[in-house]
Amino acid sequence: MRHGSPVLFIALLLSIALISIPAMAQQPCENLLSVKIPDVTFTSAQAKSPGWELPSQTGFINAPAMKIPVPFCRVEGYATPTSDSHIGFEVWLPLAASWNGNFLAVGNPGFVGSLARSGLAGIMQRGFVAAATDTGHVDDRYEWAIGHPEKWADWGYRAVHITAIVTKQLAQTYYGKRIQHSYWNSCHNGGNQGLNEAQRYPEDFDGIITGDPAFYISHLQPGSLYLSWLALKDGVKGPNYIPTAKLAVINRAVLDACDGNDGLVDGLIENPLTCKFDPASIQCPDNIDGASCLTAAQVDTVRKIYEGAKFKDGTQIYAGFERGSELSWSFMIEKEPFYVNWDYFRGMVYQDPNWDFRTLDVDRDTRLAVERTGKYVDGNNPDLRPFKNAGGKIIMYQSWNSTGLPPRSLVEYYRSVEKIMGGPAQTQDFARLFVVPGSTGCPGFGDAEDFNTFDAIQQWLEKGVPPEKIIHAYRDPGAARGQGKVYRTRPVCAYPKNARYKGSGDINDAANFTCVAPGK
Ligand SMILES: [Ca+2]
Repeated sequence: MRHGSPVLFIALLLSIALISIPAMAQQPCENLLSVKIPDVTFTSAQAKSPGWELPSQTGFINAPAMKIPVPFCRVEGYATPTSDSHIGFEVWLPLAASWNGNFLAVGNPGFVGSLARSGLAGIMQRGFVAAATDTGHVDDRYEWAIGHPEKWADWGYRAVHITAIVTKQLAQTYYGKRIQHSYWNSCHNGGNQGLNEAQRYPEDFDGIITGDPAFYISHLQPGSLYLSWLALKDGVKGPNYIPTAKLAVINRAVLDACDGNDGLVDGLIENPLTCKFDPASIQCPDNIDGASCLTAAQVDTVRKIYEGAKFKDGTQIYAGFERGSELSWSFMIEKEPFYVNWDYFRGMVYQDPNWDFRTLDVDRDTRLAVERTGKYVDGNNPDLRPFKNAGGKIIMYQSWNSTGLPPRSLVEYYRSVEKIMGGPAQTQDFARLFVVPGSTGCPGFGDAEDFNTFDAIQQWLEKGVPPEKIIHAYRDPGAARGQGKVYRTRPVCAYPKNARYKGSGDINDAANFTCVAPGK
């Protein structure tokens, strides 16, 4: 600046400063009421001041009232893509100065038709535009579904798609610029919603985490109900029933047989698919029932629970429970089936509140389920090429000890994706699978730090660093979820690799493990 004047120099500096300051303002929140989207009605758009109190939510969501400490813009509305639809949604937008440029959606559990506002609050306060939908009904069980197949589709895939479209348009109007990255991160039915998005609307989200996904509904629900039916069809006094106390006996025998398969006797089976434990090995001598053995009928039940439901021709309908998961079976076989599986038949397939699960014929009823509901609710299309071509990245994870969502079916799905994509390499560059040993489901949802998939997807999408492994923290049971002391960390390796102890150092420290290819 030898030849320039100091005044000009300062003016230049100021103009550079002005250019480099990002736009800090946004439209008035109320202006969003006038955004026009076909079949969408906005009922409210209100700027909220710091300290505004979000009322408590009852029902499945069950969240206490909370004060929101930051200002934000809250938009409420509904969509009517069909004459039988009424899809409620909310979008919470942080002020421009606090916005990180991204969008993160909130998913829904089971058939629950409530949108989790506490989830919106948490995500918005992290700087994201947050959105959630009630999936088209306000009812936690199944009554909403009877006689309303268009609402099944709203629940199955339409509500999330429309909410994504609405959110992007609102953000564009409010901030005057496009969302940079749109994320989906949810578990169980929320995982299913994410998988549906990748398959049906590849441009809605560019970073998707689909945790323990309850996917392929027309097969999952009958397949899972069948596992309960095996043990409970003749009641808790029937010959096929397995008393809860015996689950520990079976689990002990499984661990004795297979814990060491991964090279380390530590109470965890790294890959249950390597375990060939046969329950006949603990059958009672002379078939005289005892506390520490299984009757012949119980052996038959356990074998079939491992095998999972099949059509009469032997084709698999859905996976069974894995060897090593026995301690969580009581959830499914102690007294009655998991109500979500039963509700699917009461609300959709038979549309009859009195339908009795004991009458299940898994071959017939799965075929019926496909015929009556498949096109509305299924998300098992392995062709993710459009999603990949749109630049999307997806992390799928599943829990080996889950009983709500038998995990092997996601492994099979991932293999079917590999086939369509042209092989493992063409798949791993945009889709990775992690199967978590010892977890009974949604390991990142008690405390996100326990299994930080979100950090992994952000690194992948925004920095181009694909996740080779994700660390899983194990906590002492007994405390509230996410509150117990961490006693072990382990890497969960991207499929098909497995974690292997290096041979020295603390076995409870992830640093002493490496990821190895199967068979190595
Ligand atoms: Ca082991």
